[in-house]
Amino acid sequence: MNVEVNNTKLNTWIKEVSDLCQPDSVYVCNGSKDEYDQMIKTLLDSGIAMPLDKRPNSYLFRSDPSDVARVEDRTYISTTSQDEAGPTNNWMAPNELKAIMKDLYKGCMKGRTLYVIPFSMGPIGSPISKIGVEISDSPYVVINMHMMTRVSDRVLELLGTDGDFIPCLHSIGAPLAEGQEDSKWPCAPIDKKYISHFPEENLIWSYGSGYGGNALLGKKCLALRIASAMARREGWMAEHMLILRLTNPEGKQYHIAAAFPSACGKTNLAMMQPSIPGWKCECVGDDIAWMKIGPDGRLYAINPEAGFFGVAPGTSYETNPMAMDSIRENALFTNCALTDSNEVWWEGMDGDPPAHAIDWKGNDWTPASSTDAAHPNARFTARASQCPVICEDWEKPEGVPIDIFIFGGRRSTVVPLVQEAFNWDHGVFLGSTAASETTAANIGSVGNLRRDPFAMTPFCGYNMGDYFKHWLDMGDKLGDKAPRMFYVNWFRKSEDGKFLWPGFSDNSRVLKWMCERVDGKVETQETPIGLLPKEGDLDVDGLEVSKEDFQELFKIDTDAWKTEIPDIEKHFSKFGDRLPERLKKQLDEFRKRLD
Ligand code: TSX
Ligand code: MN
Repeated sequence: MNVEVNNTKLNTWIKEVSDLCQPDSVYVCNGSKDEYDQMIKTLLDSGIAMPLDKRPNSYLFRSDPSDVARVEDRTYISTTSQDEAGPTNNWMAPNELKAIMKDLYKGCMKGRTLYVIPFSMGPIGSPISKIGVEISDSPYVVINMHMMTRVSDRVLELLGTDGDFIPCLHSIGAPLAEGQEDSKWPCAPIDKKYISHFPEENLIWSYGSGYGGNALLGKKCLALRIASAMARREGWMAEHMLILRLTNPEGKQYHIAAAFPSACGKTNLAMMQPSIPGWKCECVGDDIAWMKIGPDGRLYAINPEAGFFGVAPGTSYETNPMAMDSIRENALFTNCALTDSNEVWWEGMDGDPPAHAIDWKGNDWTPASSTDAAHPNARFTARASQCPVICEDWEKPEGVPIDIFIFGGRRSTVVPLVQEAFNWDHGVFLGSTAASETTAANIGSVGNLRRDPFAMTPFCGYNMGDYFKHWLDMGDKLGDKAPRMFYVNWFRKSEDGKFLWPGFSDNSRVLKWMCERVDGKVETQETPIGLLPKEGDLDVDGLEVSKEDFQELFKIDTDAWKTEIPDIEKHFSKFGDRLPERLKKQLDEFRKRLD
């Protein structure tokens, strides 16, 4: 071990894990630039990292073709009773799961280095932050954790001798025998992968995958699954939400937190630049919000992460110029294509496709190829501080006060551009029934409607019925200081299949209307589904949307909405008696309003 660790729990844990996993050596990370550079050098020497000529200090990685995404089927919430994990999570009893995984962990780090990665989710020392320590045998994990979390020896100082932390054990599950040559992306086969959470003891065990959400344990595992369970116990919220600050021409600030299922452009909205004059938008976070009620009774949010781990395909100067500028240097790329001029490329990037490239699997690719050059889930990693529109207060320990919650989904029909909830309970109803049509980026068939309550289906660390109850409880606590709630759909289409709303920068028009609602500047039109903007209240100055298209965008077809009811009933029935009465009441009232 390179340094002495003074924390008793950490020392004991490191010893236990080294005895079990039998690494060749143990290295405690300090998060320094030297350490990062050293790790990169090792990865370059072994040919695992590929340098990019056009982007200073940036590197491309190719994963094993079997290790390209989160593995939801292999993700477990392991609580004493299955009922606690609920109907949306895979479950196994802690003893059983631990026995299986201990067998796998036995000797799994042979021939490798065990890295101890002390990190803080949230600014180091903030009252909302949490400390974790990840043990991993993957240098790729170490450098990504450097960017996505605050890795620092100050975390160990803060822990002192008896401070507590969340242990996050990770192994790629590929020990090296004496003299065995390593592969470029070692990992275990799918049936040996386990992403396990023990929320009753704040513990994470991950085995067999080196990829993103399976391996960077501070993100989905800690900041969402474990944190959501802690948040319920402790009376705060851990949500799958972007956070942004909108400033109006008079200089008044509004803070928005928004939850969307995948393929709705959450990162694009988080960094969106308004098309309307005088309005400013800044990014606080693009994926996760931790929120606590402050001394003034309002809800304050921090972004627990320190970077972006974003989907590359579809990201361009057209769709998200601020993300493109964030990754011009000091960026990591995974499963993107590599052009002949040593530049990364992906589907949906600006300009023409390269005449030739090496695809994400390492094979020759040309535009005539029948396969994608970049994997649809190819990623960039960059520090949040590199985003040109990162909010100056993004690391404020007390967070930013949330005025507005947005839920949404991708719907080509039925759902209007924007609606406001009648009240908090109705907002929770909208969040709990949020639905999206599946796209090519999802698994399964394209165009199916999938309910994804609060975009939390794969990330809630306890029974989703109890999670809905927690939302209702938070509303009771917040009272008249609660954020307003809205539901949006940027993706409604005309009968001839064209998007009715330009989206992107023009979404600022919708956000502006929400701010005016918060300030009581505009009234609404009451409909059975919620409160809609009054004619003329949505700022469409300089927009070229025809009157017909505009009407179509806001059209409420009660018959079509009636056909949603059985689907919502089926969705709610999954939660049995854990479904709060107040949500049943919301559904009953909705049914009545449609009659
Ligand atoms: O991210 C998107 N947003 C939110 C932006 C702040 N996307 C991309 C989704 C895939 C991840 C969108 N796509 C949005 C949107 O608001 N809207 C659409 C649909 C759309 C696509 C293209 C055009 C208009 C709408 N226009 C032209 O292509 C010219
Ligand atoms: Mn996410």
